[in-house]
Amino acid sequence: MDPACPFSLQDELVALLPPGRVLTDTGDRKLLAVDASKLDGDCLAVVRPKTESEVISTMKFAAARGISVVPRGAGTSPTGSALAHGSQIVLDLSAMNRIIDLAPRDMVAVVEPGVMCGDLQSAAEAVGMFYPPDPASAKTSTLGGNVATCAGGLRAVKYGVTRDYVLGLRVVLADGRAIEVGGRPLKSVVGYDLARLFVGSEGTLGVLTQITLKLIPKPARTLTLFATFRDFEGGLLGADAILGAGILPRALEYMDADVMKVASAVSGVSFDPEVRSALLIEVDGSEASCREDAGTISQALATAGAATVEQGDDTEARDRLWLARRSISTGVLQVYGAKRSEDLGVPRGRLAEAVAAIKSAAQSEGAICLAYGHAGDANLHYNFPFNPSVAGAKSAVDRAVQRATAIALQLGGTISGEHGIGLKRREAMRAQVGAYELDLMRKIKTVFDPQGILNPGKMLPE
Ligand code: 2HG
Ligand code: ZN
Repeated sequence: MDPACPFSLQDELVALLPPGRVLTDTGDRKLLAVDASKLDGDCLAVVRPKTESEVISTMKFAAARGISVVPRGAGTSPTGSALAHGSQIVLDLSAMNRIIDLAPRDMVAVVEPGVMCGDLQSAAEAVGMFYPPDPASAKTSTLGGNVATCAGGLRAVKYGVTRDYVLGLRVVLADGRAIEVGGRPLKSVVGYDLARLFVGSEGTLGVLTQITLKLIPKPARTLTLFATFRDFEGGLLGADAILGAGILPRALEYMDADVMKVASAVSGVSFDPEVRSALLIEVDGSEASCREDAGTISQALATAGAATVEQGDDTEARDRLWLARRSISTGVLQVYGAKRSEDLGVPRGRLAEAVAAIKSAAQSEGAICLAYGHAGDANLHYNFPFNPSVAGAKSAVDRAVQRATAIALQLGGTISGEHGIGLKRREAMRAQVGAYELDLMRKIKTVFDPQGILNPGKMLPE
């Protein structure tokens, strides 16, 4: 036990739960109080429950004492939504990681919140089914975290985001009461859609203990294409051309030249240095439809001025390309040391305009802007790397981010397409959501959590 923490509360928690469920060592407390936001954190204790009834006991304990609780999955949030401080309990749901039911005939999976997204994807595919949401972090992020942030990812352009697959939830509320919302039917219209109210609520309304997700039949075939362009706009116009040709790929991912350098450095895949942007495209369906779509895409890209278009029939080369794509987020940090990372969205037709304006604003502030990601749904990642030991570098990046956010909003966009608000974007939220609408959100929070003990200080601005 750590002498800096109130012994009695830690002791009481330890006594309340089965052995091994409460972690109070300084190392565990510090490690599990932080997330990918890189902000500092700490907590009173970490509770790692194995059952819903342990979650209930923890919430009743916290509610009776007015202690706040921060639920967490794998801590991959870049926004600080899972960050805790010294007087809070971290509720680490990673040990509730059973796939409870996989039912192809019902087209559902019932899971505990700590199941890794990638594990459900594989389990579903093993029985001929498909779980489409595919955050780049699928192998390292939990389904509970995906639901809490409404994760989007690589296949959202065709299949939608996590919200579109949540059918039902069991949730423990702030006072320790367990509720069940939604259910197993694929369609249901019975009152307010409370299940989806929890989706994207970042642990501020309740603790997810069981999730029922929709599955669909697994497409018979997928086919990957990789196209390169001689300028940074080429890839963006190429994405427009593919959609304009009537094809909705299941992934349509953009990378600019600086991003390709990062991808190359961290994955070993080499790219032609003359290339200024690229598109990684995946279609799915039957063998015949994939071939036909690939033909249409190649033609549309040639007309749009692509320098090269390759079909990834070599499985190993294709997998390496996808691995390179998934490693960009952490790769930027490895290569540059520090970054601010924004996931701005704009109306689909304004994407090329947005990227040009954001890159030029960054340049005029003396910052670098790396752009990559989900061109299909116009939700790119704008990473602004900097060297923290260079004077003024961080403030140049802060100014560039502010201007980038303003540009997205001016174009009718959003400050977050998929990562959410957390701690880092609470103030920026005021620029997008009206005062009355924010107040409605606060009222909802109060209905579910009148004491304000669930992940307080997150998502909603003061
Ligand atoms: C991705 O699509 C992730 O790679 C992470 O959403 C993006 O770190 C980022 O900015
Ligand atoms: Zn993403």
